[in-house]
Formats: sequence, structure tokens, C-alpha cells
Amino acid sequence: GSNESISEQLNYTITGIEPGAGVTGLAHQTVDEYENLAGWELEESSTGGMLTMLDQAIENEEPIVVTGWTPHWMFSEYDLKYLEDPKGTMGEVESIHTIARLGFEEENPDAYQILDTFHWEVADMEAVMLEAQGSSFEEASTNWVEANQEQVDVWLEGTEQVDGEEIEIVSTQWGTEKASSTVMKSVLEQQGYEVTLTDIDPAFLFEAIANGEADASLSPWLPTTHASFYEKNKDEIVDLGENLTGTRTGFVVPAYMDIDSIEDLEL
Ligand code: PBE
Repeated sequence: GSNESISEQLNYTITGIEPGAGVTGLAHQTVDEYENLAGWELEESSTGGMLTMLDQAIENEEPIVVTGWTPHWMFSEYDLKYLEDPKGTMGEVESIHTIARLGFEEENPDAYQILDTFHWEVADMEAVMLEAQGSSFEEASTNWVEANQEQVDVWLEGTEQVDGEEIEIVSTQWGTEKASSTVMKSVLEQQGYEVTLTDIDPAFLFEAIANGEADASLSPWLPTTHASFYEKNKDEIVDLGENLTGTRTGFVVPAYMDIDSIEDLEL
């Protein structure tokens, strides 16, 4: 009923996403570290499940707390806000990095150089994600590459065409990474590479690069979201640095909710 506190209405539950997501690990740590969240639960589900719950809550003007991230269309579809995170357990603004397996640079110096040079902006990624919603990431990426050939030429500068050399890229299932990975696939294909793109969970992605099963990935969110996976594998992977900066994760609520901080959730 309407006399219940926000926390009671929420049933002391945060609506999460896939168990394997980096943000799920951070959210568990957050529930553990904030004293006011003792007794709260992170309910894991899927990205699609979380978005359905968010949509239903907003439809009914009910409270909901989800694990969210930027860039994501949820912020243009709904009026949302990040809850302040005074303990910083969800991390600050971060970046997406490109990583490669040991030995890849020596064996494929040109492909390595293209991956190493690749860097784009949040607005570029958002444009690809938006177009992909109405078609597919393959189509949206091909179109983006066509429309931004000058920028692509910078990434390709000084590299040679090849004849079907194979490159294995691993990605995660989220739109942010699908956008950068399919754009890179399209760029490498322009240069004659044959690119295989596979979506896997972040933990397996880092392992695949560390044990040499895959060549490269454009998906690690660092320094926080994928820190645990990175720490485990960092001696067996090469970090080529940021391919995009300005991402973020956190506890996200509809703007109509009368709380501003994770600390406003009640014991
Ligand atoms: N995300 C989107 C992913 C990385 C990209 C924040 C949901 C994760 O948590 O692993």
C-alpha cells in the first residue's frame, strides 16, 4: 500500500542482470559493503528481463532499482537517474579497452596496428546501437564504416591488404560491445581479413584471450567493471589501451523516485 516505505515497496530487492556480467559482481559487492543494504538482495535475471521489469515499473509509476550502464538506450527512452555511490563500489566513469593474446602482434602486426589505433566516441557507438535496433549490428556497422571512411582510413593507415587471413574476435552480448566489435569486423574485412566474432561471458572472454583461443577483444570495461577478470589474466594478455572512454555503471532508478543515493535505501 501507499504507506509502505520505498524500501518495503521494493521488497528490499535490486533488479539485476546476467550472473556473469561484471556489473553483477560490482552490485553484489555494493550490497555487501553498504550497511543500509544488509538484508537486501540482488535478484539476478537477464538484460532483457531487467528492461521488462523497468518498463513495467515505469508504466505503473512504481519504484524500482536496477543495475544499469551508459551508453544504453534506456536513458533516452525513460527519465532515469544514477543513485549516488559514496563508497564508490560501482566505480567511476571508465573506459572500454582493446586486448590481444600474447604473440598476436608478432604474428599479425598489421591487424594488431589496426586494433591498437582504433578509438571512437560514445556518440559513434550510440549511433550504431540505435540503427541496429531497427536492423542488425552487421548492417548498422557496415553503414557506419561507409559513412565514416575518413576516420576508418586513419585506423588503416600504413597497413597492407591481406588475402583472407583469419582473426578471431571475442565479444560480450551487450550492445555496446556488439557495436564496436562489428564495426571492427567490418573494418578488418575491408582490409581482406576473415573475421570470426563470438559472444561469450566476460570471464570466459578474458580466459579465451589468455589461453590464445581468440586473438583479440574490444569488450573489457576497465578499471572497475571487469577488474576481477582482468586481474586473474593480466599476465597472459596484452592491453592495447582504451578504444572508448566515458562509460559508467551504477544503481539506476526512475527520476520520479524520491531518493538520490544508495544510502537512501533503508535497512
Ligand atoms: N555491462 C555492459 C557489461 C559490460 C557492458 C555493463 C552490462 C558487464 O557488466 O559486464
